[in-house]
Amino acid sequence: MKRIVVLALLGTVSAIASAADPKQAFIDSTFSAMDTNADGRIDKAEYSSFQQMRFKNQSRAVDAAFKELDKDNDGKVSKTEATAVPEIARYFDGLDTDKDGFLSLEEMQRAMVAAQTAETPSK
Ligand SMILES: [Ca+2]
Ligand SMILES: [Ca+2]
Repeated sequence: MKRIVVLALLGTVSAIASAADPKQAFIDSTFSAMDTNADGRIDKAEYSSFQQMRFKNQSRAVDAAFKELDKDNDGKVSKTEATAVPEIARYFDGLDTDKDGFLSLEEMQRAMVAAQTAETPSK
């Protein structure tokens, strides 16, 4: 169960590398999730609250993944702790942005936001 949360997080992180290719089913379900008054249009308020909710949910998923990895509860994830999830271990150096050899919750949260905003379309 918790492993699924971690893998979901990693899906987000690795989305940086393998951007787009969105599938129609995902598009449809995302659209109806955003279109809260079901009028077939998404206004700015609906879009905004959807994205806020998305960030909040993912932030919570990162929290849960972090607590799961931080076995000794010292508030940071060491490389040894990260080996519990090979996928995290693989991304460890990239996630450790201040290069102190540990992942802080902030570093993991930042990676989540970076993964999300990396897909922001530019004109
Ligand atoms: Ca720790
Ligand atoms: Ca660090």
